[in-house]
Amino acid sequence: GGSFAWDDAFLLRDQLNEDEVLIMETARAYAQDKLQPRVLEAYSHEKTDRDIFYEMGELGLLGITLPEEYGCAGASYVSYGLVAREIERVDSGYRSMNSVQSSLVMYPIFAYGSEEQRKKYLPKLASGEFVGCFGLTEPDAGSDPAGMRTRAEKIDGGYRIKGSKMWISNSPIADVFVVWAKSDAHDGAIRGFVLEKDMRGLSAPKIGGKLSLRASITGEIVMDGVEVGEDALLPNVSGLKGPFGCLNRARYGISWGALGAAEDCWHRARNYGLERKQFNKPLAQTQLFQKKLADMQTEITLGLQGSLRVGRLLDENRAAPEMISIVKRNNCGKALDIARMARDMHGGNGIQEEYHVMRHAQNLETVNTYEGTHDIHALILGRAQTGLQAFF
Ligand code: TGC
Ligand code: FAD
Repeated sequence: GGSFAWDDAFLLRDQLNEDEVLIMETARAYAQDKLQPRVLEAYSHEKTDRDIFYEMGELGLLGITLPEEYGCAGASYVSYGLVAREIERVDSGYRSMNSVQSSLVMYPIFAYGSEEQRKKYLPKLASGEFVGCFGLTEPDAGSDPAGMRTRAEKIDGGYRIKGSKMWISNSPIADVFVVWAKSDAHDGAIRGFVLEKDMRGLSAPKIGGKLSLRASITGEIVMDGVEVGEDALLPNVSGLKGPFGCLNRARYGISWGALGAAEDCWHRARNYGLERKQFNKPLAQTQLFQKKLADMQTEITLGLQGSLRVGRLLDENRAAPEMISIVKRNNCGKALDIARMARDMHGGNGIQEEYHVMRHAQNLETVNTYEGTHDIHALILGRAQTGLQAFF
């Protein structure tokens, strides 16, 4: 018989190799020592700390799966997931900053870029000297990115890009913009372009008034006839599979990250229930409270095991996008339920910032929506098992 660790029920740690444990511990120490103390201030004042990119870069946490020749760690996708989990244990916005830089900016430059583009951008993105953003969503094209309006027109020696992107993580502080546009020169196919801050006609105003993900800055990208050279085009991909190749990786990371936030809520609810007494006994000694804790433990344990499996398959190059839809959808939806439940279990204190659970719940509203909403992933999975698409 084995022994039971309430907070690691299926002995996840035993399934990791030495490098993965080391990376997990590095990320955990950084997140708890350096991010946790700043999060309340950042969240309440909607302040994104640019230094976080340098700090993550210093520890090798940006673009962690990419090869060492570009200044990266060459680590496994399981390691990437573990990092997401540790960072999101503190705040989904901090994990967002890392996911966008790693999966949505560095990955496409690595996978679809020329050697010159890789050399120019990857080392600086890895160190945090550059901040990147990824522009796919538009005001009128969210779940249906094929409906984008942004256009790249062929001009002498390059392209002129017109259009606007909406809800773009990091854009107001970005140096490097990976944007997707329909290109006239390529029969209207969706192509990726790498733009740089300070290009004429490019601006990235901040979107204010967010009640979720407030520690991560979000903005628009306005491209008012931005002229770029041929060298701005990502040469090695065409069509929606370009942005989706990036999204697969980011969605996978989010499946781990959301559970990190859920674990924080679960542990806080357990601690609260052990300390808080009503009717002369700890709340944790009531059947209802214990059932809620058991549900949280079960969903988190199963969800982590699912993400680990998909991570191993990604590392073997055997992960299908539908597998990623299963863990992204399930883990984000369950994490949101868990955070709301933990908020309830804290009673009135649950709405207070110092108990953290309501901030997680607010953040997870975004996490359940971005990178394909909960329902969009259901439709992806419905299509995969019936052969019938129900999007339109
Ligand atoms: P569909 O006909 O399904 O596919 C068009 C082409 O794309 C290919 N493809 C994929 N390739 C690789 N991986 C995937 N996951 C892929 N999904 C599709 C497909 O094979 C096809 O290729 P080809 O060569 O045959 O043309 O396209 P559709 O227009 O019917 O798509 C529908 C749908 C709903 C699946 C899709 O559009 C979707 O997933 N919508 C959700 C949009 C989304 O996720 N947006 C995310 C924006 S970025 C973001 O949110 C960042 S937040 C990050 C943070 O801050 O952490
Ligand atoms: P819509 O697509 O309008 O969806 C609205 C509702 O309708 C949802 O419930 C959806 O599930 C449902 N729906 C849509 N289509 C169907 C259908 N066919 N059948 C049934 N129901 C349907 N995007 C980027 O490109 N880069 C970023 O860095 C980025 N960061 C983000 C950061 C934040 C804080 C947020 C909130 C969003 C971010 N996004 C980013 C955008 C995000 O990916 C989109 O918000 C998301 O894909 C949903 O698109 P939408 O908001 O246009 O909603």
